[in-house]
Amino acid sequence: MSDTICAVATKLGIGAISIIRISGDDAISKVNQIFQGKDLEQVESHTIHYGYIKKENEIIDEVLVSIMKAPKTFTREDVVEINCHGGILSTKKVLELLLQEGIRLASPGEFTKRAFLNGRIDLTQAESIMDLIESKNETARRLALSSLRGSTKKLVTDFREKLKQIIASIEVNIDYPEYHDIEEMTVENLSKYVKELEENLDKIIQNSKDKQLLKTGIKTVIIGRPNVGKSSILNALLEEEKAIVTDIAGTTRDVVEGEVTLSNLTLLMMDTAGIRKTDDVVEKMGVEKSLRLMNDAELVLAVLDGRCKLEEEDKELLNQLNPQKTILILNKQDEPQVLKKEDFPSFHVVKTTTKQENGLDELKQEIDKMFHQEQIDENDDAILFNARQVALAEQAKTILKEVANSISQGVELDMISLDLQEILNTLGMITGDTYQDEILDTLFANFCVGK
Ligand SMILES: Nc1nc2c(ncn2[C@@H]2O[C@H](COP(=O)(O)OP(=O)(O)OP(=O)(O)O)[C@@H](O)[C@H]2O)c(=O)[nH]1
Ligand SMILES: [Mg+2]
Repeated sequence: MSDTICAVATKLGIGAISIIRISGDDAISKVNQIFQGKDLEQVESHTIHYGYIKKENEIIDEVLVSIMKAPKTFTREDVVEINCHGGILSTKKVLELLLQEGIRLASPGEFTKRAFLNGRIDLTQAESIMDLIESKNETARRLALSSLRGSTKKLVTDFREKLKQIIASIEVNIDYPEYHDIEEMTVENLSKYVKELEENLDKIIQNSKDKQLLKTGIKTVIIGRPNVGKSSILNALLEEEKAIVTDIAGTTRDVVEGEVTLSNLTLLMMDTAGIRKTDDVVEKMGVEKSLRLMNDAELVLAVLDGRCKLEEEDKELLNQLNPQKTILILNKQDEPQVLKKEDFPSFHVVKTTTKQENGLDELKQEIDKMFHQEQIDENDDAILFNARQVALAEQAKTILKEVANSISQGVELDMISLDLQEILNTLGMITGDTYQDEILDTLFANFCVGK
């Protein structure tokens, strides 16, 4: 038995159609009370019906009503969807009528929460729904869809199955030590299995972190000596005059941020104060901040003025850069050049003229190549999808390390089995096989209403 809930599933505003979703035991009978048309309690499941929503004798809206009977619905309960005319007033009036019928307004994510509690989807699939809605680029969308279709669930379930088998073997060894036809859990065997699990989990975590970067956005820092054109590059990528550009060295003093969406990736851009030795207190703080951000960045765009030979500041900066995560930009190509691509054999190098917006496509392609290459294999899209899932996996990894230690120290099998059980539970929280109510509440509170 579940109470019946309703919410507007589409964005409330001016639009062609608004959809109001209702789920629960009384969904069909209550909507039937305010519907003029066929008797909705008599119609087949998964059918759509034309008619009117009415309050006593007043027609409120002309609608299409979809009837979906449990269990083949999103929530596994009876679900009704009313397609009414878009526009805030009509939608609100229909919603008010439903509330007057005694249907409760759903809290954020409550439909999805019911889908989870009724066993239609697991927690990873529930989370991926929001990610699909919010995906900012093609990679994010693809990964969310893969997770929604169950790839994350399978990844975790398969791992837990392996773990369960090991626990079962230990239990059998403890309970029936006299049996000869079962594999003996020697220290060697157990160490080998635990090591395999550790490697497997490590790979999952690493792959997930790499791909999550593509999903959430890559922290990208533009760095270089003053006046080389850093802010001009930011503005060109953002296609707006976000940062102030002047020919005065030291124009940017604090970080200017912006988000750039390439087809496959999102860059969380930060333009920084030009690096130089300075006595100006404010500028000095800016420079220190630039260097901190550079170390923390996942992608560094290091800008040089192609017209000038390297200055001391450039050289110092080049020494601090990690070529693996850096693209070197030789800017101001519209004027005679001193620096050549060949001067920097260990770096990815791109030439730009921000004044004429030249070289920006090459820059975007280079970034795409740098991050997109290894993850072209779409079969490998099974990842832990968000920080919550990775944190739980990390927690499991820590216990697994302790288990490996315990084994080498000759700790009793039943103690080891308990620790392995704890790992099983921790990983079960990713899929929701084991969960706590408060965690569910927090998780679904981040959803939109109507989802
Ligand atoms: N010729 C030429 N000038 C450019 C180009 N890009 C930028 N500039 C000029 O270089 C000067 C400095 O540009 P900014 O973008 O402010 O440089 P910055 O690196 O952000 O400088 P700071 O904020 O002081 O560190 C401005 O006068 C720009 O117009 C280019 O491609 N060619
Ligand atoms: Mg600047």
